[in-house]
Amino acid sequence: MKQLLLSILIFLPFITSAQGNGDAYYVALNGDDSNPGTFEEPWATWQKGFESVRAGDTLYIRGGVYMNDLPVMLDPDHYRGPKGGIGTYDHPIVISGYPGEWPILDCSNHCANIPERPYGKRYNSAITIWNTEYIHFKDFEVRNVFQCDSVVDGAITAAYSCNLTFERIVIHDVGQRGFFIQGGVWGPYDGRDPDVPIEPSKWGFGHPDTTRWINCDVYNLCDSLSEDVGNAADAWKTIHYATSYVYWEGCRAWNYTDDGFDPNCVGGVRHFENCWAMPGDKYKNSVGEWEVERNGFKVSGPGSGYDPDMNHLIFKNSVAYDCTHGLILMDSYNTDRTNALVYNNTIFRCGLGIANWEDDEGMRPNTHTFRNTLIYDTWGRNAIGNPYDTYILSDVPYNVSHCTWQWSGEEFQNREPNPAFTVTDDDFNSVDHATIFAQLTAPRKADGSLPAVNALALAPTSDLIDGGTDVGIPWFGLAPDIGAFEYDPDGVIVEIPPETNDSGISVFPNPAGDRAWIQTDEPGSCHIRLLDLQGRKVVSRKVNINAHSSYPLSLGTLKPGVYIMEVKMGEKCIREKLVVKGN
Ligand SMILES: [Ca+2]
Ligand SMILES: [Ca+2]
Ligand SMILES: [Ca+2]
Ligand SMILES: [Ca+2]
Repeated sequence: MKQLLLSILIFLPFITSAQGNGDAYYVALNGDDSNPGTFEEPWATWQKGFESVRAGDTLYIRGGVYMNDLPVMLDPDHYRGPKGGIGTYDHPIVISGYPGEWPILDCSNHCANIPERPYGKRYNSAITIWNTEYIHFKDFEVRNVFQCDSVVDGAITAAYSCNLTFERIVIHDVGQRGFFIQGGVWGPYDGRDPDVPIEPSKWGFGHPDTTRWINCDVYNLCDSLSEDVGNAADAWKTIHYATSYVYWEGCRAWNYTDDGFDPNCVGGVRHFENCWAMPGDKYKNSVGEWEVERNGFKVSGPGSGYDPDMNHLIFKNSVAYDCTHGLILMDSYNTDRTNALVYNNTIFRCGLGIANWEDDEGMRPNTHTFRNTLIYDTWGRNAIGNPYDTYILSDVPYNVSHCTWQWSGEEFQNREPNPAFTVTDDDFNSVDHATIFAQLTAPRKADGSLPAVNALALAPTSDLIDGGTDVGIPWFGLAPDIGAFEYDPDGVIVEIPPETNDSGISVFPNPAGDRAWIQTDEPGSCHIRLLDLQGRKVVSRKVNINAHSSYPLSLGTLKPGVYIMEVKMGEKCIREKLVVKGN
């Protein structure tokens, strides 16, 4: 239980913003829509719950499988009458699985119930969200959302909406897209006067539409009724606007025919942290033509929303495995560039590691930055059969260092290995396909974070360990490693040791800003460790401290949050929670 409480604290910023201060309502399998929606007398359908809650309310859905007949609609501006409400930053609407239970929305029956239209197509989704904002969806599963005809929609689809959060949502077995989300702040979606400037979201990214996915999984997708079979089944398809900040953290896509993550935009920022894409073998070769793009991350240029000073793509600690293209930067012109920051990623066994084509003629500005990124075992082989050929296909010069490849100086010839490293199978704990895929798609940890991966991680003898450069991401050892999985010489600590408090050692202040001070009553050597709440070591160092003087421990590069601070001096040990507030 203690472990669980600690885990929940990791999501403190999100949970804080998700507390509605309003009423709690309930949907349960034994409910009735004529009930008042209380815990004792819950509603029966997701539709009744979705359309009944208002700003500040929380709708809890009790565990079990809900066989649904029609898409659940959330649309406060619906022309046949409002369905649901609009949240605010201070009073969001929270729609969540009941804590400790797991509700599943099963849409197998939809196509039997969605009416034929004389000239129209039949759009199918599990949940359709229109004309609303500040809704926080949490802890539920959606499955069996198939095409009813050749139309492609999303299992969860949104338009004219913004500031949506999806946390620990699982979508699987879908005949179309998983998430299909279009930002909405370009228009008067909320009766908003279009002449009134749009306020930035208080979530801190400085953009009025901040759409977020935290720890979501989407898998098993193929649009088998499309005219171009399989060519639209993206786990994520998003379309956002210049004012948008679109954020993914800890999300996974696997077993799909088109793209894992396919964000289009007109300006704005697409930001990936710890996301994994692996198209898998499920639709490969079963019916040959169904295997279509199978890309990992396919990121459009920002189009008319281009800002030369903005990184339109931030791509960190992410994995593309066994994709046709690991990462595609779809820049078209000098004025349509992703200006990508690409840090600490592993792109493994893809047809092409990174693709960056442009239509413009001549030399272009050098606006992408690649650091600490590993591309290995691409399908292309060089003349002597080395499997590390074709790292990146690009016709522009770019800013690259501390990666497994280097800029060759020739257009379309950016496939030169970095002589600083020799990358072979021996650099990894395992390169076995089945092992890697099983680990990448394994169940998540109890707190919803990604499972531990050993196979793609660096072997202890790899020269890629400590081969990187500091880009502000926490690292172990002497320097950052190359790739998404930082090697920890002391191994991952699975069990967080209990708190203890010997006199004679103190840590202050707590909460701490960009540094904490460690003070001891006696002089001597101290071993200082800082763990995150998943038991991963963030800091480990031995220092000598004089009696009654203080050692400053820099915390400036850490994410704000709760950590475990441990200071050992001989037999004495202090171990306590340390809150890091950031700068
Ligand atoms: Ca496609
Ligand atoms: Ca696509
Ligand atoms: Ca090596
Ligand atoms: Ca390192």
